[in-house]
Amino acid sequence: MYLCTLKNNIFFVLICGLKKTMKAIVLFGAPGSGKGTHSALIAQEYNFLHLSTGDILRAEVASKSDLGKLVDGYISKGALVPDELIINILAKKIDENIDANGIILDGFPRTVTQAEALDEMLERRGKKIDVMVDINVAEKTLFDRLVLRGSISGRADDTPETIKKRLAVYREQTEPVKAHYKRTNRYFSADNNGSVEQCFEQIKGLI
Ligand code: B4P
Repeated sequence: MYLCTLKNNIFFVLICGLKKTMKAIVLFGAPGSGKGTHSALIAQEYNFLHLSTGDILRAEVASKSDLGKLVDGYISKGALVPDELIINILAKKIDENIDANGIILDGFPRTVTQAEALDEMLERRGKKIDVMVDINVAEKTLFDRLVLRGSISGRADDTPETIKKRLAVYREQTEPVKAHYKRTNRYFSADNNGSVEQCFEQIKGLI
């Protein structure tokens, strides 16, 4: 009887320990830097869950819900959606996938407020962000890649005017998020000016 209880307790402690080892990665970078491209590759290589706030918001817009109409008003102008809105959406997604092997956050956090909210949200759930990977690409290349993507996909926010606005919003509101991760020794950078394969090799080395 005693041995059985002891075994159950050890099993419980092991399971809790394993759950705590879930990897959580932030993929960071300017619009068009390749966050979506590399998140998909990491998800496939390591069997991690890929949560893209851009994809989640676009699905909401496509559903034509009231929330979608509200979101569309921001995205189509190249602005960020309000922090409170996206933080609540992300918390719900994390709760739905709390037992995942690993999570890649693609496009979140995009403001310092979101970064602080994310740390608090994960801490309450006994988790943390292990690493931020900052994907670097020259501004001119970013612009060209997004214009090209727009011409293929027809994405409403990939027009030259909106791209310029998104890059400006990135410099003003999103770039300061790097300091939050540098301060806590979780910041790493990767270069995506060359091929996707070259950049992915760097990212695998970091993970
Ligand atoms: P996102 O969907 O996150 O879009 P993104 O930043 O434009 O793209 P990403 O960096 O993923 O680039 P990709 O891999 O596709 O956001 C869209 C909008 O949603 C935001 O503007 C905002 O309004 C809203 N939003 C999202 N998250 C939010 C948040 N947390 N808070 C508030 N608002 C939020 O790559 C781009 C192109 O480059 C692709 O065509 C790809 O094929 C190509 N490419 C990538 N790497 C390459 C390489 N090495 N060589 C050649 N081409 C390459």
